[in-house]
Amino acid sequence: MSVTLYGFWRSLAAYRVRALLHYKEIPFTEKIINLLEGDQFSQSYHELNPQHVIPLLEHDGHKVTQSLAIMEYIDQVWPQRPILPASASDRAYVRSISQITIADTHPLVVPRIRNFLHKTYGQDEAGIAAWAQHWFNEGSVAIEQRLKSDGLSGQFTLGNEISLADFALCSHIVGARLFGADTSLAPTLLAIADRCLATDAFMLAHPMKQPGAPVKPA
Ligand SMILES: N[C@@H](CCC(=O)N[C@@H](CS)C(=O)NCC(=O)O)C(=O)O
Repeated sequence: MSVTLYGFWRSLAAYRVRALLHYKEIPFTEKIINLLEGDQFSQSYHELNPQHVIPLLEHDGHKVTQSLAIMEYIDQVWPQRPILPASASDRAYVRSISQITIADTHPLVVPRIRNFLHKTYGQDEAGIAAWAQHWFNEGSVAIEQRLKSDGLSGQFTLGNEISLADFALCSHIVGARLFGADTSLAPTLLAIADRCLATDAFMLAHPMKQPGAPVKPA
């Protein structure tokens, strides 16, 4: 059964999913939905995902959207190298810390929000960059506090094994860097993300290594 990821180099949500596909060594093809050119609004993509966002995973006649749901789908269909821990409390922990970026930070910096700020409130490039940096910094501080107060992290977010949370948190740091946010606010988080980025899966999937990415970050 073939696996198709609808993604784009710059998409942090697609990055989480792409890194997981590489981590589990699942063969897949990626179809590019160029968010800068508005491909997400095309009729053909509308028929796939009327929310007009990526990523979307096609597999075995199923179309799965939302990066968290896609990652859990992948983990259940391909159980090698599981990313969800066994105990209910550990599962709640990795899901909860993942949501700080997936649900609370990342949605504030996606293209439709930045475009809205520009079109409706006349924000210029600098104003939009400052907006994005603000929300990345808030997210970084919140995650750092959780990592410190929960006391469950080790080499990675939960102990010394890569889990669902590492795909989420690494995408947060990659995004923070792309947008020029202050990653020094979160040294524990940064160290975890850099350990992820030193592995083949996270490296291969990195936004700047995808077709269409500029030689230097925009
Ligand atoms: N919560 C969604 C986020 C989906 C999302 O907003 N994706 C962005 C790219 S990272 C997108 O397609 N944006 C299109 C737009 O804002 O117009 C997920 O985690 O999959």
